[in-house]
Amino acid sequence: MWTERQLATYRRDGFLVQRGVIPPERIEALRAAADAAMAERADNPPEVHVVREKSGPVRSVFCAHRGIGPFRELCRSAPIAGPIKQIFGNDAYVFHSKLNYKESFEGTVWLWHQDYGYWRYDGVDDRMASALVMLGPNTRHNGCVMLIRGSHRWGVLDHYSDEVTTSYKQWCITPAALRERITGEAMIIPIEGDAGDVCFFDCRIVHGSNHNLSPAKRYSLIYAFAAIDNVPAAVENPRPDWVVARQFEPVTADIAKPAPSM
Ligand SMILES: O=C(O)CCC(=O)C(=O)O
Repeated sequence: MWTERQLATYRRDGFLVQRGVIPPERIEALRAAADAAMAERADNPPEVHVVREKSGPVRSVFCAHRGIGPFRELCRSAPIAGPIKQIFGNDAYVFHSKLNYKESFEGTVWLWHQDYGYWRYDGVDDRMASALVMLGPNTRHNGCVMLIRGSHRWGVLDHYSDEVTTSYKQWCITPAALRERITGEAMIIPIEGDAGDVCFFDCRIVHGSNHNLSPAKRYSLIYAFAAIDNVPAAVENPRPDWVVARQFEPVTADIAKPAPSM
């Protein structure tokens, strides 16, 4: 569980990094499960959805949390589900999950965006937050996530849909909005770390990541959570279930109820 101070830091900055909270044996099981899922063996559960880079290597594996043991267990574990329940002051379900892999020298960019810049079109409100679990080194050279401290208080910025830069349709902040808001490199915080470190972040924080220019593969796993009563309303062109959950099982059921805080 977080202290009051940790929760206050999360609310002020829009993110909080915790070091070494996932034990090595759990990381080992997750890495093995990640490699098996990326190999797209016949026994991948049907809801698992793999996205590849234009050049071939895996970029993302969506929805592993539903049918693959180590991914399912981690999002229900105290170091992940506990803080999420404190952030919402309520139970939570997994809106989606993705193993974001960056192959050495080939893993590509995630352009600057706010998650809620496009999740809002999925019919949910902004009671949402993510936990990024590092399954290995995340460095400036291998394309660690970078974020802008405090940008969750900027409101929702203009986004456009980019279908050119990578193999994955990304909703990105327009260059005009970026130039207006990100006025110096010092504002950019690289979230570097090692296996077992976790970064929790608000769905409105501006973030992105660079190409992997290093020989080291980058493994990170992101669970996006929504408050239990924040289920997608009907929208035009709903996205599929592997990226926008239609199952709302609370992953926080075994975590003690926190005092209301939000
Ligand atoms: O994995 C990354 O580098 C960034 C991922 C991201 O921004 C996202 O999934 O919204």
